[in-house]
Amino acid sequence: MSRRHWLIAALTLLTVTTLPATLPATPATAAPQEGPGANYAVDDAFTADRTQWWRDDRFGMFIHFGAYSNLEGEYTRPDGTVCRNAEWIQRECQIPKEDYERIAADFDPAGFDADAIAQAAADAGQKYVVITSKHHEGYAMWPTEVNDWNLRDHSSFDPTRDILAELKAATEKRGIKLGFYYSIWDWHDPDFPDPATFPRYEQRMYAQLKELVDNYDPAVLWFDGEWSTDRPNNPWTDRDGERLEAYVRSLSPDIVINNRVGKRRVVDGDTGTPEQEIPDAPVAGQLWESCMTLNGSWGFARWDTNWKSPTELTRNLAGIAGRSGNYLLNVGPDATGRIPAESVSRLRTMGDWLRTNGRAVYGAHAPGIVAEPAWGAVSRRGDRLYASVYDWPATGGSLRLDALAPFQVTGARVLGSDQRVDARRDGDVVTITPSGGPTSDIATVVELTVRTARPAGAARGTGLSASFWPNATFTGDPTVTRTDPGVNYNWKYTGSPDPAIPAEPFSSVWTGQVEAPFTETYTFTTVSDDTVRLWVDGRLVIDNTTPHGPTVDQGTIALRAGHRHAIRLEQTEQGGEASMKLIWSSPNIAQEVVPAARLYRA
Ligand code: FHN
Repeated sequence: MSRRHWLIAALTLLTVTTLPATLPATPATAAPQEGPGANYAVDDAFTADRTQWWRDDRFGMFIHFGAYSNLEGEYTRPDGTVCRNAEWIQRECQIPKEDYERIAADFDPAGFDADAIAQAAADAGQKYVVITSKHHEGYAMWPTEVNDWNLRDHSSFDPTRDILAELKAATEKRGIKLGFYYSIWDWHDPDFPDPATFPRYEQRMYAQLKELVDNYDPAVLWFDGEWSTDRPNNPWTDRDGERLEAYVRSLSPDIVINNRVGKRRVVDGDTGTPEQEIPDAPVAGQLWESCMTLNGSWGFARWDTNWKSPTELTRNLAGIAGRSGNYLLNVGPDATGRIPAESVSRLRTMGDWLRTNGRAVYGAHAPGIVAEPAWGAVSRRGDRLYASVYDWPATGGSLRLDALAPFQVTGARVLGSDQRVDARRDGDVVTITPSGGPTSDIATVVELTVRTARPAGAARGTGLSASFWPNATFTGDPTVTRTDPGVNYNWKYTGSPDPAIPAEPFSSVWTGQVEAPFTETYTFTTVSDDTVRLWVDGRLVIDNTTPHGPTVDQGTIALRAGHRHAIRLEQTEQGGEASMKLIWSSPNIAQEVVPAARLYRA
């Protein structure tokens, strides 16, 4: 090993064991609020300006790049046998720490070209990028001051370069937002595994996150490595996540945070994170983003040639948008820092399709007013439906859509084609009859212009009457009564509805009327902890009084346009975490916290 590396090794040993006391302590006032009265639901992520870009952009690039990339998926053991993995190679191939540090010391991704990567994302139609700043190996991909286990201080890479800064500039130049993946689970930090020393690791993690926010202003923090596991032990808890989420929001109020900041639950962060899978319907209770690989590996693996087809990838995207989700599609740069050509070509084909059919994805969401067909996907944006047809009908054939609400079809066209297309509604069936062929083997998009019912009612509500008791049984006079502009609470462990109400126990009642904009069936969704009951017009729509952790419950009821329907919601907190969100959706209403304008006091 070179003199520089021995020096680094000595410094690393010294630094890791005797960290300077000047590191920022875990901020005592990390949370925007602490204790009774605190509410960690900073806004309604379904409708907030803060998340608008994320909900519009729909398609992002994931980048898995770390010291593991230097092995390119293969490790030859001292006995000559070859072990294969990707970003888990250190653990799964049981590479001794000293050997792994030697491998990292040889890492020289001189070919990392941020402009080329950002251009690949732009050509693909990917509107945001999330790159691993630190994966489970603990190796920081930026010049952190917290330790020397990083790309500047422990590699053969040019120490004057900062690839995250380069990527920030390259993405910004192209109007692409940049976010960071950050693994909580850390295989390298000696303080990580033991709960007794974990706070020292946590302090370093907070310091690194502050560096990332201060130096690069990320639009997303994509946490990972939150699950309970061993080798090494992972002591992360939901309470740790509560503090971490509050800390990150105190650093950057506009940032979008995924649910792995806590324990990957509906009350953690802003976005759910299905991985290598696509939910079969819109997800209730939280925004969501499917993350997926282009082959079978996150980190680069030269042996993994199991590449997905552009057709499959693009149809995934169309289907995800039609279920109001995002698609975070991964590339793994090799040891030189270059993205594999197989990745770039697939992404470019997706971008070609999006350049003609992007309206079906960007700013689009679940249609609500039609059922998802077997022949493709349907998304909606305002008064337009976008039918992405995978199986184009034979000449003279037609396509059927099943309507779920009243609307007329007032226009139809095929994106990228001037062919005439006939679309008409007869009862609850919409029939689409094209006159020409498909524009793409991947999917041909038919844009329907629809006229739906106009929303009725005054929409002059101010919220519901709310009462809160410092017991879990609604006993005695309520300590607090007020008007709540909506029911959007994530009290977690330390919060409560009001400073006068303890974090536990307490009970809550909201009463009044809910005004329906449309005559149709409404789905009410609650996110609650510990118990919930919801009545509308005196009917028990949701009833979950078995004490529970953060839970999504749903119930449906038909409401009349412009009519104000009686509503009553009860919640109790008996111990641990607490939350209560009242969300609705309908064929004409995308999922949202029921807005104040549609809520009237008792
Ligand atoms: O263990 C990681 C894995 O390496 C990869 O980063 C994925 C991507 O979301 N997340 C974890 C597995 O869930």
